[in-house]
Amino acid sequence: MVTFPKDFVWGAATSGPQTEGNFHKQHQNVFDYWFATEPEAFDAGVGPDTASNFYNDYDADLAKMAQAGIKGLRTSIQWTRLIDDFETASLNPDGVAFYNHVIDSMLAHHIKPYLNLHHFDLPVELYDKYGGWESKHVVDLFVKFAEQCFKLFGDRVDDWFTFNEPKVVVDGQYLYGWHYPCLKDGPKAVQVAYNMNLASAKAIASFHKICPGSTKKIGIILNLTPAYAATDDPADVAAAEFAELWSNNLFLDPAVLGHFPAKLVKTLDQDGVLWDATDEELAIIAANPVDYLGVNYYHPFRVERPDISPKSLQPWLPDIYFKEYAMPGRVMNVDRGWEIYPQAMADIADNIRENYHNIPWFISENGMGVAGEERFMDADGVVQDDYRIDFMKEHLTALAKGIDAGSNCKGYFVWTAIDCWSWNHAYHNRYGLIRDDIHTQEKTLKKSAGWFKALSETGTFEN
Ligand code: BGP
Repeated sequence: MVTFPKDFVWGAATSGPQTEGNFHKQHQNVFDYWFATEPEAFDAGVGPDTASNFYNDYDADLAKMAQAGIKGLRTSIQWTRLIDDFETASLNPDGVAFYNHVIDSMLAHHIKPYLNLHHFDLPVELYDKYGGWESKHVVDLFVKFAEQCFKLFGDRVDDWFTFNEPKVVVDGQYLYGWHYPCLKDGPKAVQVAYNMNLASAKAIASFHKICPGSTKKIGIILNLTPAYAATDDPADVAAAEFAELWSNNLFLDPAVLGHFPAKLVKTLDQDGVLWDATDEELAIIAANPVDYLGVNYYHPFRVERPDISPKSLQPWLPDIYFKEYAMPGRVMNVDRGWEIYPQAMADIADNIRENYHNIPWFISENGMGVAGEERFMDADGVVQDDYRIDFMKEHLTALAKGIDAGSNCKGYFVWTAIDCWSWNHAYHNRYGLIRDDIHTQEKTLKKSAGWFKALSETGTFEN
């Protein structure tokens, strides 16, 4: 029997751009623009236009989530829906009304809102005009947007996050070309990482002014991918150490400790790619740590020494220091191409407890994406997703070990409540406790929803 603390939050995570659909949205974010100009970049040519139709179905969807035992919902406000003019942060009345309705409906269904302000969805206009996150002007525009959210919804919403996975923005949009604008520019990516840290700290400073009080909290959501060295060889160990700095500490340290890791700063400086920062900005970062952390965990990062020499890669990329290692025998989620390694949950818990003041934190995403779930439907049309239940059990068992050792983890938000549109993979992998038939928009609880409900009611499960 695995048991969790009484006040542990059992929730689900999602995001505005992946669920709402673009109904009545005035502006395009980078994904909307990318889909409009290059639909073939998306699985089966499916874009975010309808997504899970949450814009129209939110009340019924939230009722279904409550049936699945979901007691907290982490979703995001779309900058491109709420704001009319990005320079002044003037409001779009339809966007204001929509998010007010959603928050009121969550509360009516006894689902606690956890609102995030940015989930990969930069307005494309701000990329075209300023290069997006490489610009400090965009940092200030984001803070204006954040301030509007705090003023509009801070009366009913206690829990906030500034960013979801800023490292994926750095990697996906600026470094490795996975997401629009598909850049492959190391030095720009370094500046983007710095600017997003700064934007988070500035938004946190505003939050505490606009929403004072001990019940109001704000954090950042980081995808922590613990880096494990392939062997004990010092070259592999050094590679894993740099991967940890670059992949995790780059955001974790400023967010919690108020400063960047000295070793990383030194390396970037020696390589001539260190960000442009002022003393005043660094003081803002130092003075505005997060109240808590959200941690998204899906897979570990196996690392070995790089097989390219630092001099051979010009212009600069962090890949001169490490390389991903395909460990023989690792257990894979084949559909998603990610290793399944539950033990990392306990390792993350220990790391936060030992090195980050045992700050309160949540698992803000964890889940299993599977393709073609129709094959697991029973005669009544219910997806028998025992694999998803097993995945959650294994990860929660490891998390419980970390909590028993004293880690301050406050909740688990499964990714996700209802199958949703997922960036360029669109609907290929389904993660929901609730199935969305994208042709009829019919939403049906899967077997895992019943299991999750029992878990959220009792705080325990048999493993
Ligand atoms: C996280 C994102 C989510 C979601 C999830 C699943 O990185 O925060 O938005 O997409 O991953 O990943 P994917 O949809 O790529 O399978």
